[in-house]
Amino acid sequence: MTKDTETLIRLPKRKQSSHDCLIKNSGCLWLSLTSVFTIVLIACFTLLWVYISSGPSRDPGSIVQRLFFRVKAAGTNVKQECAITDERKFDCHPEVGATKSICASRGCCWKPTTPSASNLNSVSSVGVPSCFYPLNYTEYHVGNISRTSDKITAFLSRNTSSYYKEDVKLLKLVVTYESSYRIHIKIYDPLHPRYEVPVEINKPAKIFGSSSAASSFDIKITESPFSFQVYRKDGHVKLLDTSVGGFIFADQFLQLSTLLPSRYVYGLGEHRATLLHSLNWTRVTLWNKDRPPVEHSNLYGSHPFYLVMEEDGRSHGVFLLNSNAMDVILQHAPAITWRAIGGILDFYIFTGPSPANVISQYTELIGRPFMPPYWSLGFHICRYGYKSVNQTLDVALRTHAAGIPQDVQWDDLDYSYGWMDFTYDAERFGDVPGLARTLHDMGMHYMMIFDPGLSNSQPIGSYLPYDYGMELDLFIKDNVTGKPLVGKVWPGTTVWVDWTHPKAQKYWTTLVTGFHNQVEFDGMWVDMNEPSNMVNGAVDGCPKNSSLENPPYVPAVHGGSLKFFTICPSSTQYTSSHYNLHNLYGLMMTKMSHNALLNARPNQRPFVISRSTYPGQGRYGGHWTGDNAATWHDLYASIPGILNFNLFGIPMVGADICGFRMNTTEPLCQRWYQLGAFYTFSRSHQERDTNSHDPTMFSKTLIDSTRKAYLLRYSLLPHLYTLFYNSHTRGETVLRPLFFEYPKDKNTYGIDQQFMWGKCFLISPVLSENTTEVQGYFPKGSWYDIQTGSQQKSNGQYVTIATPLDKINVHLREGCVIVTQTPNLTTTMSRKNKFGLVVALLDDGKSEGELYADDGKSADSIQKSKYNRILFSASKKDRQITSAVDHLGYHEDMVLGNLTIFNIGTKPSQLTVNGVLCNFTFSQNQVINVEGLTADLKKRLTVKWT
Ligand code: MIG
Repeated sequence: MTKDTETLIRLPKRKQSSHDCLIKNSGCLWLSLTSVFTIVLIACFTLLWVYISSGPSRDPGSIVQRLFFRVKAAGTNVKQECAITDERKFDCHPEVGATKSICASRGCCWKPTTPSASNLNSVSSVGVPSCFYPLNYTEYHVGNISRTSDKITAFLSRNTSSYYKEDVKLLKLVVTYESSYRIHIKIYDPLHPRYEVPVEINKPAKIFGSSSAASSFDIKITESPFSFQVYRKDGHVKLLDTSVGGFIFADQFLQLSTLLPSRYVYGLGEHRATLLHSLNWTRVTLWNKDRPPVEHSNLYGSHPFYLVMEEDGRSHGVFLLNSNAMDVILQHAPAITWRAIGGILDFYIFTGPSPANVISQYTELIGRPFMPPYWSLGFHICRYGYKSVNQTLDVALRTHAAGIPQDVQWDDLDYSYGWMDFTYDAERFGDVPGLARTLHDMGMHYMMIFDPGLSNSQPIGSYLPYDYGMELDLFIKDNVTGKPLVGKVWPGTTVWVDWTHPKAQKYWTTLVTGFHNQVEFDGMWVDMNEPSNMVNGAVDGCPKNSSLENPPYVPAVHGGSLKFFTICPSSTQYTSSHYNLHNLYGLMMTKMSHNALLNARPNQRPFVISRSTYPGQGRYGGHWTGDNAATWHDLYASIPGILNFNLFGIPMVGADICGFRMNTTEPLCQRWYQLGAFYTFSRSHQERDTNSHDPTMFSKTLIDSTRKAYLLRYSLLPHLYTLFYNSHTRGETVLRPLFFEYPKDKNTYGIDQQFMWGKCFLISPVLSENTTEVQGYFPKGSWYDIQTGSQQKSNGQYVTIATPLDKINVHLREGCVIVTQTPNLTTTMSRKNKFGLVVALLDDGKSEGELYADDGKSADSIQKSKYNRILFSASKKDRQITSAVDHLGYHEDMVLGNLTIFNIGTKPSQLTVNGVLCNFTFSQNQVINVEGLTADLKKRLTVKWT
């Protein structure tokens, strides 16, 4: 393997032969002027340097500015406007090695910062650029604007050259008002079609009134130089303003900067950082890569999408539909710069106005999240390093023996023969078919891992996945030889499935179904699909002279080159180069696995968990956050991680509980199981050589606290499942940041140590060692500890909550009605139990809630209306709770067995359920508890008290 530090970035070689200047265009004139200017500049800087070194107290900034103005005043034609405050400087030389002469040759302003920011290529904070664009730098000018009620089209042209090769000198701009809340801005080459991202985008239904008149936006186009501004009609907030930076559209360098209306920026991933981005010259690099999640590095997935909270609590989102490697820079202006190395500029803007609306509008475009099978909401246990099928089974047995609920047992590569997909090791895992059956008999489910790199070194006729792939000719090809590109993964040398090949689905479905006929696994874990490679590029290296291998600008990818830990970007896929398609590899594998499962398990909901993701992933599968470590920092980092994926439309997400890498410790693992019990995807997993950390490996204290946390989770699953239904049908987030529910409360904007389940639950975990307290923020209102009913009143403030080792803080928000179910060791069993109703009464007004229920597994439940939806309403003043069956299509028994009411006030004298008097208990906390009910939830419910 190559060292992490390998740097392959080279300075772009810019041809500056005299040849260039035989062509009589203003670009050449510009070039010669800038050379003159460079000389003047060098002279000035020498003077300046002498001046500065002569007096330490002088302010060099103002001197530079004065010198510049002197240059201007001296009558040169250079129209530079360099008097720009630091936070508004946009980097004109993002590559390593900026010098003032190169900077001048780009027509940009030079003012060195220390350390010279443009040279800090290995960290994410790029700093104030030394070389920055003068004002009005952009060289495109608008012609031929035409407007209709729902479209604006225009041509943009430049007759100069930028400093990147192959400028697209004529561009077309198309602005479409796709709905009242969505605008589409596309900038592309009208003459030579370029690569566009082949993901399914839901075009707008012909929404009546999707015209500029009905839109909540206004767009203003400035013609010379070209820029555009997008405003909210109401209030005139400027959401986007591209009149800054340098707009460049060259073959391998597309750049656009926009001012933002506030400093509250979220999204842009996959990236490890605080939830609220720092705008301190933050660089987010997008290029899917297999690397343990650490700060300042491109990770497994790419999501060029951000959400901004505006100053007045409204929100909008911006999605750049581009799959090429890119850097995204955030700076204090506040501003963002997109810098992609291919494709086109294809923006979608969503006006919210609530953050929840923004995500719903985003997933309307890229696809709503899949409806998960009910069992997938249970607890999952996995590890790398089980030595036999018996060891795997033993984990499930001992977990259940300890009374800890567990629904899913996983196997990693251990099951396979020689680390090869679609095989199992006869000696150690010979009875893997029996394992799957045993787990099913226990009411559990079984997950197996699949990698996209397939061994190419087995004797012909012995390994179908390779032979069949060769027959269909669907492996990714070396661009020079036209033969399958060969790299290296676990099974030795490997080739990779090209998911864009027209026969890829058929191929994968055949293999998955064939293997499923042997082992009845219930879902697929797809790993290494960045794709990950153990050699850089290919075993024989990558072509040397390819512009795809050595683009003029390489985003700040980890390892310094695009091929680092993956396959050659120049390799060929059916529809385009890997350079273009790389970031889609995991998404496509997930989609094909989802479809293959539907074939292997007809009408059963597929469940796929993928490491690599791209927008649209949510409709086919979920994600885990990769190879985290057993540290307290990783425990915390999991929260912004999972919240981000909810913003990306992938609500089924979790981090490896107790940490994948390193031996965990009991104190850490104890708190991690408590937090992990509130991930949507709740899985314990760990690396091969680490000490087993499934719960029963620890002391009774940990086992007890873990059991307690998971029993609580399992009792809340009907509610969690309802949240998933709302996510699937309406694009709501499942886990969400506090500000989604309290967008007017700026205190919530930076909170990422707590999170919510839907709108009703606030989770406040312990995230540090030796602590039995949490400082949690409670938005204004009353909150009820779900386990005790004790009330926490808040004016919007931090509160210290006692959190002994056996406790995770879960608070129910006032005004919520939620449905619970008596837990059991699996969801197969708990689904047969009675339901409960928990009501947090408002002092004034209606409390409300809903329940979605179906058989938990059929793929067509919603489509065929085989589900129930029940709405609840409660009022303290009217002293009653009622339900209404909104939809009835699932006919299994649903019995309400108990009822809990928080904040009832004084003790009632009597309480009836459907007209029948009931015994109840009343506690000091003003909590009513009714047990032993047998009310049919599928009928209207009436609870009254006096
Ligand atoms: O190179 O399949 O992130 O969860 O256990 C490591 C073995 C390959 C990486 C995954 C991890 C999994 C491991 N895989």
